Amino acid sequence: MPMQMGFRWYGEGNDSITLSDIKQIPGVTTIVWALHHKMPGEVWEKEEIAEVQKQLAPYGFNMDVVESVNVHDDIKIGLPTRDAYIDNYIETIRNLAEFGVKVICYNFMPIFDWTRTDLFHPVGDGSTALFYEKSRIHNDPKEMAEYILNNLHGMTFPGWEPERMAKLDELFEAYRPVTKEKLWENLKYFLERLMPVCNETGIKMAIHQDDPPWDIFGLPRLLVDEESIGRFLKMVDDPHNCLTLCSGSLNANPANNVAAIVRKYCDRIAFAHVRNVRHFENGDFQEASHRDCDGDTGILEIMKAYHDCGYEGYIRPDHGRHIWGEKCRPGYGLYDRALGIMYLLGIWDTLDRYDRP
Ligand SMILES: [Mn+2]
Repeated sequence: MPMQMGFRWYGEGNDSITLSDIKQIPGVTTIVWALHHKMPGEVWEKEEIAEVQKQLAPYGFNMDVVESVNVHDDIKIGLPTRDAYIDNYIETIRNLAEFGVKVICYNFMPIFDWTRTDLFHPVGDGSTALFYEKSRIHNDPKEMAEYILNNLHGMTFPGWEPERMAKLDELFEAYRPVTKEKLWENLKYFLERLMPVCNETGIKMAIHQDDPPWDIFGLPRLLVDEESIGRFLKMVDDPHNCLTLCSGSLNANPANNVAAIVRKYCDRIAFAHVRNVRHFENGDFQEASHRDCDGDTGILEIMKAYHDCGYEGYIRPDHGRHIWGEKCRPGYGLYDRALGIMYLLGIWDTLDRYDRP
C-alpha cells in the first residue's frame, strides 16, 4: 500500500470547498471527514455515515480517515458517567467500521482544542495565517475563547462548540481535580476499553498531539514531545493504539525534532499531519507555507523520514495560509492546502523515483 493523500473536508453545506474542488487537486484519495453536527459523546448513526458515503462515492474518494470523533469531557475528567460515553464511542467505532473506516483521529486535550491568539495574522506577502502570541495566553481563557468563537464567521469548529464554551467556568471547575497523572490514567482507561473493539474491527485510534505542546491556563497537556509519545505508546502497547503525528503541533516547541520522532515511532503512525511553523525568539509562532525554507519545522527532513520508513499510512497537509482573498475557515482554505499537497507530493515522487533503498 502506498502512502495515501487526504484532504480535510467539513461536509456538505458546512464547508466553502466542494468535493469537486478537491477532486481537481492531483493525488487526493481520501476525504478526512467527520459528522460535525454531533456533540462529543453522541453515537454516530449508520444512516448519518451512509449519507457521507453517498456524497463521496461519485468522486471515487474513500472515507478511511475520520477527524475527529471527539471525546466527552466526562471521559477526560474520569467521572462515573464516563462508561456510558465510552459505550457510545464503541458503538460509533463499530458503525464506522461497517463503512470501511480505518483510522479515527482524536485528541485528549482538556477543554480547549488547538489554541491561537490571532487567526488572520499577516504573513508579510499579502496572505494571513494562524498565529500564537505567548504573552497573551497567561491571562483570561474566556477572552481567548470569545475571540476565537467570534472569528469563526458562523462556521463550526470541533473542540470549539459554542455550547461547551458557554460553560467555561463549570468546565474549569470540573477539571480542577484532574492532575496530569490523573489525565494519563483516564486516557489509559479509555483506550483499554476501546482496544478489544479496535482489534475486532481493525480500526486504529490515532491520537493527535496537544497544540500547542505545553500546559495552558493551568490545564495539563499530555502529548507534547518524544518522551511523552513513548510513554503513551507503551502505556497501551497495542498496534491499534496509534498516533496522528502532527508536525506543526509538535514543532510549536522548537526543541521537538519531528523527523526524529517520525523515525522512532513510524510503525505506530497511522495518520500524518504535515505543517510548517516559523518560530520567534520570544516563543511566539506563526504557521507558514509548506515549503521547507518558509518555516523551521524541517518539512524535507520529515518527508524523507516517512519515505525512509516505508510509510504506508494516510497523510494530509495540515493548516494552510489564507491566500488570494479566499473566504474560508481559519487554516482550512482550498488554495494553500492544495499548494501544500503539490509540494508534499513533489517531494514524495522525487524520493520515490530517485531515493529507493
Ligand atoms: Mn494537526
